[in-house]
Amino acid sequence: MKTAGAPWQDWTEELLMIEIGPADALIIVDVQNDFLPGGALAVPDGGSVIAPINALSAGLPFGIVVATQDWHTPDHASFDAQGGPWPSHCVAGSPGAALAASLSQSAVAAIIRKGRLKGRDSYSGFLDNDHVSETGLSGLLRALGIRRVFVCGLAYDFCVSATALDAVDLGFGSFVIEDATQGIGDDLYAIRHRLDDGGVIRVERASLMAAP
Ligand code: VGL
Ligand code: ZN
Repeated sequence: MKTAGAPWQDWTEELLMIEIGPADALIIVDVQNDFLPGGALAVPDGGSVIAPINALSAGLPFGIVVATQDWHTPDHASFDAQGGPWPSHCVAGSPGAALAASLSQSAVAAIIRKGRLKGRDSYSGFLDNDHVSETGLSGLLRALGIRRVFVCGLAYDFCVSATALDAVDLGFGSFVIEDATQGIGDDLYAIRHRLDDGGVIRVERASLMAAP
């Protein structure tokens, strides 16, 4: 028994510890040049996620590390020229669609490309926004025996939260690593509310540790 500190501090630390092992997946969402400073749809301070994500993928024994890429046609329906909400971004094969050069891919075993069809967008790494068409990610994770997913990357309020919420619906334990993601908008309160409501658990990197 520890003698220093208030008793509740010890409880809190223990409750927050999560052991990462072979049934856990790290999902790195859309860490692509167009979402980084200077990119076509830059997320404010988006580059700050890269070092924490590199530390996570190198330091913890995830069963699999997956990266997603937004991967649009040049005339994609989500672009403002087509009446959509976004400037042109992440056009398939373009430099803006490439994963950030400083993102370590050493541990990345699979890349899932989403939003590939002109008429249909996909914020989530699992399902298109029509919530019918699958990307194949859930099948991949199930085939590997994955039971929990830990989601990080860009952007917190769109593709990261959509991925984490779909993971709950698909039967995975779902976590967002809050200090390894950044949002486009500044209403962090609203995102957290949606995630909490949807059964996603918000954690910080410090709560994650290697299973013994
Ligand atoms: C994203 C808007 C449009 C994202 C993708 O990765 O969060 N946001 N396409
Ligand atoms: Zn997009």
